[in-house]
Amino acid sequence: MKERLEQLKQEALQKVEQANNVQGLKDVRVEYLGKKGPITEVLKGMGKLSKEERPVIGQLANEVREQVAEAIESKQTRLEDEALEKQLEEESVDVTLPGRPVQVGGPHLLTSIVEEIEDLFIGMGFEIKEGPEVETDYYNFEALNLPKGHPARDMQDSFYITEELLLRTHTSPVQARTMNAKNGSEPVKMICPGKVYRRDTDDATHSHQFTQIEGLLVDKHVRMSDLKGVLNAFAKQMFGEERKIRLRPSFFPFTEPSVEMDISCKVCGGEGCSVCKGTGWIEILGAGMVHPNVLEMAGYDPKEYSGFAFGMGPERIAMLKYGVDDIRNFYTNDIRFLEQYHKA
Ligand code: 2U9
Repeated sequence: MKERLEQLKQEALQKVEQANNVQGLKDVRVEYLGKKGPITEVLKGMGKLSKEERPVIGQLANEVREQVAEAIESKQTRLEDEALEKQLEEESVDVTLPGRPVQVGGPHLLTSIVEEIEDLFIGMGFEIKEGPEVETDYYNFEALNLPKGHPARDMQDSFYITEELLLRTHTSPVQARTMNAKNGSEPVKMICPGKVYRRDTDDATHSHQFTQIEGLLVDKHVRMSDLKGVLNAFAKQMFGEERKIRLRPSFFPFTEPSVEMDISCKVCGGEGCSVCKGTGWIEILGAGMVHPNVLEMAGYDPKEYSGFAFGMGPERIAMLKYGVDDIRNFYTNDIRFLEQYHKA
């Protein structure tokens, strides 16, 4: 019996040594110290021993049991320490290492320009209105003094969806809808930013989809000088106090009289250079007094009410402000282009 116990002890201690994980140790514990284990078997066989042998074997069996249990305990602690060490090693963060640069995104250049312009007009008391990009022929053209067959319609080649539905070619229909909703008796003071669509061949200065910001103010006794005042305030805040503006006669079917507004060229200060094609002036937007037909179709009595309107292209303003030479850069989402204008 003694040899048996000694042999079991060596066997168990060897298996403890070989165990390389906690589960393995558990198995050894169950196998040797478990209820059905060989040491337990020996103890169960105590009955067959002589009364001299019983205490000796009993004590030896308990010693073997403790030694195996002790060996399992210390091996388990060692394995757990090694596992923790390894985990700490793997998870240790070398705080001296530089952090991984987190790419922070930002507003698209066009978005920041549109928001900049919106803020300027909000500051002058204009509210922002939005409207459907799929528009009716009535609101996109008729209501803006562009009856069916009007030649000016061709200037705005359109993506028609049905006879009566098209992708809007400007944001003016939103102003027409807003006026219509005011049953000809309330003032209107709004700007409308948004995407517009023209069946154009994309090139460096034209895109089939681009952005517009238009504005409208309708009330009693609104005059051209009010328009000039608002445009002047806008230009100075957007392009700098030192910039001069000038209004040139122009024509739009939905405004009469119509003007185009230029600002003095930033590059040559008005002397004339390649940027301003020697004129010293850069065209920024179009505007005018709302055409009486447009007021009437929206339910306003042109004898009582008058108004002014304007329209600009944010892409053009961004190209001027940031020297962008190709409008398509705004839509191709090339990160190399976009990140140049990324305001942190
Ligand atoms: C209503 C009445 C009048 C909006 C206007 C312009 C002049 C204009 C151009 C700017 C850049 C188009 O994208 S662009 O080429 N727009 O010059 N827009 S007046 O006039 C309106 C609008 C709505 C009810």
